[in-house]
Amino acid sequence: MANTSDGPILVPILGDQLTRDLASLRGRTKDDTVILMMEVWDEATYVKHHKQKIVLIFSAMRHFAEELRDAGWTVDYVKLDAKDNAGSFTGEVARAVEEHSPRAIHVVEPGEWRLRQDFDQWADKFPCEIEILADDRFISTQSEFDEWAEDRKEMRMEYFYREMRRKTGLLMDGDKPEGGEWNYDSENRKPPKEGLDAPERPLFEPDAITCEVIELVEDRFGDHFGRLEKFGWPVTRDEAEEAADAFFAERIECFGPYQDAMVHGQDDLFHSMLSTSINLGLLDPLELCQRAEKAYKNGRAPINSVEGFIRQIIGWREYVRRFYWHQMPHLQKANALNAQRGLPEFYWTGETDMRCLADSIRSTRDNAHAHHIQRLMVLGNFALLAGINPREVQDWYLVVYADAYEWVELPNVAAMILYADGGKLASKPYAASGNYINKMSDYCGDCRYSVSKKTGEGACPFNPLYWHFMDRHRDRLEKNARIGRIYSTWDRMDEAKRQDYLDSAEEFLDSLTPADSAWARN
Ligand code: FAD
Ligand code: DLZ
Ligand code: SF4
Repeated sequence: MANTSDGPILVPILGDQLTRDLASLRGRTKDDTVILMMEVWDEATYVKHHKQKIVLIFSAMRHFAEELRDAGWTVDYVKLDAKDNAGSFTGEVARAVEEHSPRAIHVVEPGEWRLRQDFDQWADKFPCEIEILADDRFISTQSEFDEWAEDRKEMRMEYFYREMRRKTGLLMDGDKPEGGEWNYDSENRKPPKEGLDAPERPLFEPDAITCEVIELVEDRFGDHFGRLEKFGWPVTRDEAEEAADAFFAERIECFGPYQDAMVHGQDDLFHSMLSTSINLGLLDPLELCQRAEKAYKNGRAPINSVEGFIRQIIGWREYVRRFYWHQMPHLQKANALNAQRGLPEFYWTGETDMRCLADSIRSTRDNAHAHHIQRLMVLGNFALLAGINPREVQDWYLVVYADAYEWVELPNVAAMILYADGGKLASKPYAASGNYINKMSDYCGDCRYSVSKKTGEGACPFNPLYWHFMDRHRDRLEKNARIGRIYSTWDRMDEAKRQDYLDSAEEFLDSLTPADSAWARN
């Protein structure tokens, strides 16, 4: 539409764009800009997010608006409870266009595909110019990834990661990787030793702003999943910096070796616990990687820890961001393994005798967080083996984690844990029996099930489920060079044993109660 105004530039800033270094603010003058921040029903309810996730986002938004105002910016901030709240980004932008008559809207692209579809309509809806800017808080660009992915049947993160190492110069010795290897993962699989105890991360006492939001969330979203009692996420840049300082001072040294370890009741271990702050925009991912590299150079952390941390960020995080946009919208519907079972109720209640699952769900409920290996090899592995429908698993992960946005959740769920993309991301399904969990955790000792028992009453359910999964996907997986050899073990078992596995798995699957879908969506 034609530009009919000589008003200011309207700059909408979304809940996960909380940095003054945002592309839409760069170069702008304060007296010619109105920043628009919106708490809207559509975003708060398109899935029924964990209560802590809504508190985190609203509180961080309110603190950021205050920071901007203190720095002299004009901020039009719409609270969820405002009487004239239009309920959606597009509705609120329409109201703001009426009120401020901007000559243009400059907005940084949203992280989610569904929102991009809406924003692309703005040019027809509003009487001013619309500029949708690339989100350059990422290290890679979409065109870089698309070019790299072109003609590749399989898009392995490892090779993309090497490109990112070269691009950033992180852990590079000329054109060679520091220490001679690109990846030190083989040193990062230490099982938890007896008494493994990590320093506690800082938890941040809710201030007046956060307390107000907690009240709002209890009042308006009381039926959403999760507890608020332990809320302690950083909601400002200063708090996020303090959380990062604590990680680099106390935990990075052991981050690598114990990256895949799980200990009952220890929810953070040596993980950075920084994903919520990075995704909100409170911390800069490249700066964190540079700090990690410095820790290695100063001799304060070993290469396997530092390389592992950097790979999670400039490797996995960058890769899934780009993979998401490369694969949308079909990734959302992908179901290569034709998994159709409903999500079990215990994902919401935590009521299961499987101790590994119960502990991972407890942490999810109490903290809106579970660490990577719980998400992948406990909760994800179960969903894969049990053949849970990808849409239901996606909704669950999007709801329950405070760091969950579709661009990062969906590739991890659909492609990494469920193999629903048919193997574009992962070279094989991450399927494992109880053995893996037993090796990497202290869960099994006190579990009602016996990890060493393979079938029948009291056997660890992961054991028969593993073979049930392998058997039902034989046609596809037998050809896979990384997993296909397992079928010779299966074939060597006698017929009765194989049947026993299949019957045990069936019996277990039949015993599962499907969840009420109202947990995830209104
Ligand atoms: P650390 O272990 O300290 O890792 C450092 C950082 O690396 C993280 O903060 C994160 O920014 C990044 N990172 C690590 N692994 C990944 C990954 N696989 N993809 C993207 N970034 C990664 N992460 C999210 O931020 N949001 C999600 O919605 C999300 N959903 C996931 C779903 C599944 C099924 C799985 C297997 C993983 C998911 N992850 C997600 C990735 C990872 O589990 C979390 O980033 C991590 O647990 C956050 O805790 P941390 O900050 O202590 O991470
Ligand atoms: C997740 C979320 C929620 C719960 N609420 C809001 C909101 O009210 N206002 C807002 O600007 N952003 C919110 N978000 C985050 C958006 O959904 C986010 O910008 C997209 O998920 C894009 O990644
Ligand atoms: Fe989990 Fe099986 Fe170990 Fe129980 S025995 S904790 S169900 S892996």
